[in-house]
Amino acid sequence: MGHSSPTIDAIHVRAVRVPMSEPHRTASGAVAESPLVLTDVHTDAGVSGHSIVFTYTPAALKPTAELIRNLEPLIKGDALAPLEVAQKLAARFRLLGTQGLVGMALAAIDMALWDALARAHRLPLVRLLGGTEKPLRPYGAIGYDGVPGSAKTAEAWARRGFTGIKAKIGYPTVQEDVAVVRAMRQAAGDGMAIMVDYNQSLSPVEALERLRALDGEGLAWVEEPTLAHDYAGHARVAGEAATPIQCGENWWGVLDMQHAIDAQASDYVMPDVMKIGGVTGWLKAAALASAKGILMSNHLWPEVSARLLCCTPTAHWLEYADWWNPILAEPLLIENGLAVVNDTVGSGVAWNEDAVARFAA
Ligand code: SMN
Ligand code: MG
Repeated sequence: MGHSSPTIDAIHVRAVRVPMSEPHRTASGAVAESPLVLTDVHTDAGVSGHSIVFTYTPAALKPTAELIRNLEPLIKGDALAPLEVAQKLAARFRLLGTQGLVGMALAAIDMALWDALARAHRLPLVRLLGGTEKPLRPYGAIGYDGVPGSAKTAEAWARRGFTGIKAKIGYPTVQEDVAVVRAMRQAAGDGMAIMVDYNQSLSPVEALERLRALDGEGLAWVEEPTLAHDYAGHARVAGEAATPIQCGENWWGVLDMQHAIDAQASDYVMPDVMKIGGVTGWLKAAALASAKGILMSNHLWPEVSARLLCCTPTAHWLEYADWWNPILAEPLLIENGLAVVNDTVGSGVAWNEDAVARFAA
């Protein structure tokens, strides 16, 4: 391809509601289905890029899809240059702000543009970014399912060869939290890394009390014990707890991450590729984590995040979820308990069009 870059021609947006085999319960509410907005950015070179944004609730699905559609006139005719487009759109939305649905819409465009750019160069995203594909350690998700349910799912992940699991906790008493952790340890064996996730459900004082009881359980991390943007609250917990604190899925853009690091709010980081600002936001976050020597994991989006973790100097764990596999042409491959990143061109996102039609919102 010569120096003349392809240009952005059109944005095609579809909303789907992918059913889940069972709701994923957390201490802060359940996710009973996956409302997703699927974006295709078409270029004048006949190359298209694809992305997924997750709206958590069907209430946000149509507004997010409409917002992404409304971005087309702002970027139609622009060069296929994700960094430039990200700068332009951030400046355009300075007054409104790029948190919330706006941030999600900008990330949808950014992820699709990077996918298109990789495809235009006939490269896997990992190679476009200068990395190489490498296997990653995935951890499996366990919902707020009580002792029997959590133990059963823990055993299922162990049978699949996983070496990490993460359970949603924040039960009415800390005794129940500890009972779930011990039941999972019993079911999955001593070699299994066990993380827990409070999904912001505790006050800092409650979190300190609960961490005192959990600190002896050998947990790999305790995630979002208190409100995601209460950096001082998280810092107080992280400063006193023996167990590493994990945070990041709710940081809107890399400035939130900078503020959290400045406050020493967590020991590890796990940006969400949508909320952190797409691939462009992830690259900034990876540079920040690397400069500070902080281990960095992902939140959901296993296909794109696996490629990005291959280009992340302080890559830690891969959060694995198969919730969106039905609408994907090539879900991330898990083999012998490892996430195998192949050299498919692009970011790993392409549609199973029959399923997209079946689950159209
Ligand atoms: C989570 C919560 C809600 C939906 C998806 C995932 C969770 C996680 O916080 O870390 O996976
Ligand atoms: Mg979480």
